[in-house]
Amino acid sequence: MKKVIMGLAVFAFALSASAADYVVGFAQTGAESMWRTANTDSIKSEAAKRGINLVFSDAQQKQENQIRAIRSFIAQGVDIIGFPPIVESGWEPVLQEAKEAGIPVITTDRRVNTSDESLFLTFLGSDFVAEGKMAADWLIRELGCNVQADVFELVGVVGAAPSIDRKKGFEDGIANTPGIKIVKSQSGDFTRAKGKEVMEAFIKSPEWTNSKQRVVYGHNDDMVLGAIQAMEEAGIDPSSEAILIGIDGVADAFQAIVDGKMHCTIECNPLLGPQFFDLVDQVMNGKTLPREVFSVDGTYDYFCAPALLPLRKTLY
Ligand code: GYE
Repeated sequence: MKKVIMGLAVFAFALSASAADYVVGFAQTGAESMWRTANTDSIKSEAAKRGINLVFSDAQQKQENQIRAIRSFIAQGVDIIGFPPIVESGWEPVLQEAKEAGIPVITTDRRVNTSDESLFLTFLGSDFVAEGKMAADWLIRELGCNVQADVFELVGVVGAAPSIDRKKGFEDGIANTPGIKIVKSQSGDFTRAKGKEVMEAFIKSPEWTNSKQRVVYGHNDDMVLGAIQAMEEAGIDPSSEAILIGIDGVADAFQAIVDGKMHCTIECNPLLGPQFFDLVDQVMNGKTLPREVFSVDGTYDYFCAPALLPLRKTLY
């Protein structure tokens, strides 16, 4: 095992570290969505491809489990830790413990909110505010001159970076279009089952019944796919009775768009394995990392989803 301190190579042998020499601890959030499963596959398969010794743990969507996993990585003396913080806050104590043990940390996909920037090396992932804004921009284009709409928002895990930022980006995007209003907003925990449950309540509300133009905006595709199930079970036709927008760009969302049940998805690339282990390699070889590394996302709707579906199925 080799030790480096926060981006600086402190021992000469660290300069020539090769993948087989170090141990990487990865504390995953859970298996809550198709996005997450693809993300886990990407991390595991890239580690295997490079011959990296990966210690992997699944926190089942609970921050205390993720903290416990990180503590166990520290106790095992791994060389570097990667993790997508389930929620933004509450990480200082455990990150301080990692720092004191000289173990560098890379946050992937979700950010931590801390004023002490020395507690992690870099962030690798998407710009969630931009994704929320892309969803709003698409909606405004879709509505054309008919800019009156009631938005039913399916929020992700409360306190998680993608929930906070995708809400903010969407709200910023509709700020100059007063006819578009968020009339309901509730957490569906990023899961299909909870998205369905929340949607069941939305469609019983007077806001839904009285609306002339309904929009379902989900902070991820799985919740929107759950919402589609709820609508269909209630005899509501998703293709004509609402505009449905998700985020992630998973294959099931592409399929729902092709089937006319969903209208748009904003991409969020989960295949972070190659970039993550490139960064790990750089740290282990004493290179200084940029503070953040963004992946680039696209927008897919009913114009492009049919042509791209076969390829998407091979990706995630
Ligand atoms: O959008 C969602 C998942 O953090 C970007 O987490 C990720 C989000 C993703 O469960 O599907």
